Amino acid sequence: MVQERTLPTFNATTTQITKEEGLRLYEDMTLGRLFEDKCAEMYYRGKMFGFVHLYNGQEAVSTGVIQAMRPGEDFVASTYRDHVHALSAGVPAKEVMAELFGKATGCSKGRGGSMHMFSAKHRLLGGYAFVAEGIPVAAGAAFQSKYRREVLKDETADQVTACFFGDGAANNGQFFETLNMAALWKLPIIFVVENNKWAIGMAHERATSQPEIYKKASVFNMVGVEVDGMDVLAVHTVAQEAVARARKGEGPTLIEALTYRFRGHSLADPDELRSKDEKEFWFSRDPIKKLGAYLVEQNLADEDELKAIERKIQDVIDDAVKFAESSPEPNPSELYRFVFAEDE
Ligand SMILES: Cc1ncc(C[n+]2csc(CCOP(=O)(O)OP(=O)(O)O)c2C)c(N)n1
Ligand SMILES: [Mg+2]
Repeated sequence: MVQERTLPTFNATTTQITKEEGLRLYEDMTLGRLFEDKCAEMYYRGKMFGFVHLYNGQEAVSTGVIQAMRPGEDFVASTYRDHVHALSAGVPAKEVMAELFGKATGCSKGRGGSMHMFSAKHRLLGGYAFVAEGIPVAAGAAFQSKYRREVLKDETADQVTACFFGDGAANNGQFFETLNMAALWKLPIIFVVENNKWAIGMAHERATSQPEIYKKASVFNMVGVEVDGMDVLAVHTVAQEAVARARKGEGPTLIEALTYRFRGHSLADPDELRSKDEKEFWFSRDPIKKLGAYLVEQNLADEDELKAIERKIQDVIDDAVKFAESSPEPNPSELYRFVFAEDE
């Protein structure tokens, strides 16, 4: 048997979630899951090229954090595992799918592909193929909010930035340098480490001297919390606290969400390194099933309502595929367009 790190417990009875909020979280996670399943199908049918990294299993992290923010106002910085962060941030599924198909109607105008989702309108700062590359960019976004508010006296500049990255990225120098500056300047930012135990084939405990990443916050005088990343209510609760702290000007938070990817590193990975026992331990903690069961148990929803959400989302995704398929390729004569901001 694998020895798993003990997941922090969360007492769901302490949250006062309404039916509407519960269904919103359920719908957002379902969108993430079904979108990625469709992506796998389209990838194997040869509709998209390059590496494609799916997010199955980690949905509670994207949903729990981004739904605690103000989508479209607050900023989100992602990694190469970025489709679901884009969806949670409000980028329409058809624009994400079209981007995956390399079409001109994609959110990055077909120039980015899977690892480079971007949307100025939705304040999605990307999509970064390089590990940890989004971390300092996110700090820049948080810095400009603070600067506009405190120096330029713009009262409306209270935006918070969420920065997502993996356990592997937390061993990169950019993580440490950025945490230092963010804490020093009390930036309105939330660092969200999605600790899924693996960096491609490198097990987290083999790569880091202190596997409990949230503890690294303390040396920067920053609040650090660990959370069960398979429990969206738990993630949502810590995220709400972190967002409130950032918005009040009390500085950053490092959230370590203990989670797991249900598929290989990318769709090109045969996923042979992770043990069956380990996978089973985590598969039984499916975040969508967990929230569904909770909503039914609390009489906030019944099975039929949950099924109706799944059907509605499936239609959204099927429409996204039709949209992507029927969209035009970018025009080669416009290769140099959209390189600079003025080309928006
Ligand atoms: C700077 C850099 N080094 C190495 C790589 C190759 N690489 C791609 S993904 C990855 C693993 C990162 O793991 P983690 O941060 O835990 O994220 P996860 O894939 O688990 O979401 C590595 C080493 C890269 N893309 N960029
Ligand atoms: Mg990882």
